[in-house]
Amino acid sequence: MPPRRAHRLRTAAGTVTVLAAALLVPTADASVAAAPAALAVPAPDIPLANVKAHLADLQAIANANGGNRAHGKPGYKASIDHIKAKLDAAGYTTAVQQFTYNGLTGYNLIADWPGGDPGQVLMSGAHLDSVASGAGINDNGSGSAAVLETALAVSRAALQPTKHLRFGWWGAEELGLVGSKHYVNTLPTTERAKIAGYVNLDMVASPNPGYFVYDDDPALEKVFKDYYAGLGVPTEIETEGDGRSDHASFKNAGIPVGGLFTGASRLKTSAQAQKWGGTAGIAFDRCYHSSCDTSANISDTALDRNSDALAHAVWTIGTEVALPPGPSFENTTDVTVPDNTTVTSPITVSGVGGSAPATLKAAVDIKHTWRGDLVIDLLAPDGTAYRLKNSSSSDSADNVLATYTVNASSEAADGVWKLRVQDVATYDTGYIDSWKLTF
Ligand code: DTR
Ligand code: CA
Ligand code: ZN
Ligand code: ZN
Repeated sequence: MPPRRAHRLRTAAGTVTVLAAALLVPTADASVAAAPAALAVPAPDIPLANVKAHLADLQAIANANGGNRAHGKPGYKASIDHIKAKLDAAGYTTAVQQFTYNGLTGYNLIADWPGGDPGQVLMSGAHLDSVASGAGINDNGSGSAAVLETALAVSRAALQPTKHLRFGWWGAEELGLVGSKHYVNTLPTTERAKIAGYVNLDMVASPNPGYFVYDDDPALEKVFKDYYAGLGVPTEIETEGDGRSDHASFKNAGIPVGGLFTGASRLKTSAQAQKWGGTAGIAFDRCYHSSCDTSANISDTALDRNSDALAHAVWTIGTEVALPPGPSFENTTDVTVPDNTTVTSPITVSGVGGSAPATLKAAVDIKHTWRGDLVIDLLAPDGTAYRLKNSSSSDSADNVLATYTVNASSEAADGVWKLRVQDVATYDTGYIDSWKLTF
């Protein structure tokens, strides 16, 4: 499959509500532009009562249909119809996609919120089917209800996102990610390439909850970890997830994925009970795939937190306004790098003020045979060194043409920054051609 166009999701560097637009006065060796800032609209609170009401509806559907909402059973189709009706009433463009598995008809529900960049789709989803043994309220009514209420919150807000928002509810996940695989595999390649990211919620309200974040796409992982950090709730990386839920269908197609999980049949450790509360030595969800996975099998706190976390991700990524890069300063004077020698090249930064950003970009252009000889550091005005590149006895390629991102938020922006280049191996020399700092 040809490499996908980089579709990395970029997130707001902190939710900034004011656009810093001071135009800086150009200096001799600098090109400047409006001060940079990334904008994102803060998400609303997702009412727990609304999410729980959806769970009560799904429980009622199971009760009225043989006690489950499994693939091929009437309870599943009733679940699809119930959610579709709410989304149609909320102004979504919905579609029910059929597929056949084990000789039974399955259904996916896709809901598109009108507007946003059709070339940048942020999708959130959850599997709606249960196992045959029960109502599947945590697995996965919880994820389905959280995604539904987030979609309804988008409608209530009449949100006008910059990305196009799409939501999905998958069939037959319990039989092997069947519905989501069908969706991804039947999506035209051109449409698949437009999906900038997929967020998966599968089991997000386990009664003895852990707070796990998928560690697939860094941007999506960061959004969720930042959200939980703001709550003061520690998170762990989801380690048993690879291939275990619908995000795998998207990841296998090269789409950036992320998601949340509160645990299944694994036992909560003492250390986890220390950080999260709950009970060590018993499963995160003792009713996993059992008939007791009912409305009583829910942690309200976990359901509330994960519903709000999803909304935070949808609003943060879905409404981000990418602004032009910030002020930049460049030094194009060649500086020779002799063998086994250390040299520096200065850039004087002025007029920026305040602290340097957490995403300070250092673009470096060094002509040098066998670049593995080189160690490269960025020196802040106070002398603090930030390692950009280590030496390598195996990297025989020539030249360094790279942009490094440095968290320089503890440094004053204005002052003399230096690029320090050390040639640490005999033979091969070169020169600094140019380098640039963008704030
Ligand atoms: N396979 C899911 C439950 C599950 C187990 N491990 C993970 C990790 C991440 C998400 C989900 C899961 C199911 O039974 O639906
Ligand atoms: Ca909430
Ligand atoms: Zn399951
Ligand atoms: Zn599940």
